[in-house]
Amino acid sequence: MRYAQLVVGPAGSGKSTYCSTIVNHATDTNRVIEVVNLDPAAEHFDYQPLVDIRELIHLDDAMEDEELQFGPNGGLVFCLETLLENCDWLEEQLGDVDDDYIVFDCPGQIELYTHLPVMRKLVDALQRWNFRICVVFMIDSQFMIDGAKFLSGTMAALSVMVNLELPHVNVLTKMDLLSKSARKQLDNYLDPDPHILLADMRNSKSKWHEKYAKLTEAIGEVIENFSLVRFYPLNIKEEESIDNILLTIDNIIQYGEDADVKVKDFDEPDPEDDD
Ligand SMILES: Nc1nc2c(ncn2[C@@H]2O[C@H](COP(=O)(O)OP(=O)(O)OP(=O)(O)O)[C@@H](O)[C@H]2O)c(=O)[nH]1
Ligand SMILES: [Mg+2]
Repeated sequence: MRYAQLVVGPAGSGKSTYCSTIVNHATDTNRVIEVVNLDPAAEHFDYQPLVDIRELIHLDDAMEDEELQFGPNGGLVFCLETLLENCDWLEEQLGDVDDDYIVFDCPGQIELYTHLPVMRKLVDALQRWNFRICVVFMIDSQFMIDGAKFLSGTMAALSVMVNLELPHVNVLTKMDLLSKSARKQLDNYLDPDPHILLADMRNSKSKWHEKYAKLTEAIGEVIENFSLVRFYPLNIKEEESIDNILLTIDNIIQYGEDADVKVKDFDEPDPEDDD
């Protein structure tokens, strides 16, 4: 089995920073985690990628081509479709290493994850190559500190879950930037309690809420009844916080379980030894 995290989320939410944080954390704890850059427009990141989509196609190739003449957004989709058409290239670059662990740093265009088919097709390819995958959806905690924003972030997370149909973890990034009062406000939502959320929306007295109170309420109930969405806070300045996220994801993709079983077998006393 091979293991993968698909790191997705809106522009600037902290995906690339998360990838380098995870790689450094792994190195410190004697693990090997590799990063694959899938962002054809990336200009800078703090890790050495195992594979870099820009070696196959760069966003500029799509935008500067006389015939294609793509803008930045269409160009990005075109680059990922090109990657899909060249799946053999990706497969070869990834190699065939049993038990490897790779985080995929994806572009910050939310449509790729909420409704376009290209990422889902990429996931199919990774699964064919034996990867067990967890989607890690990054969202900036600063955009989650009031009821309306939280609800909208939750809906975005849900769209990604529905479109990619994979085990899924939502991570609230940049926790180190929150003020104490914002952190307190956010704590109310971390295990989303629709009642707190609804009270908050009611207090906001927004025109939207007056008109659509029932809709908000219904969404809140769906979230609660199905335990659909949960958010994990990440403070990259605290080792424990990074460790918690990694452990959660490792459990989801069952990383290390085979190894555990082997150790247990080995340690098990042989009853015949007693004779
Ligand atoms: N303080 C703080 N800054 C962060 C954190 N994560 C990201 N940033 C900053 O936020 C900005 C965007 O971070 P990136 O990691 O490039 O975000 P991204 O999601 O990869 O962005 P795109 O690939 O452009 O969509 C950079 O200036 C980062 O330094 C964090 O946890 N704490
Ligand atoms: Mg990035």
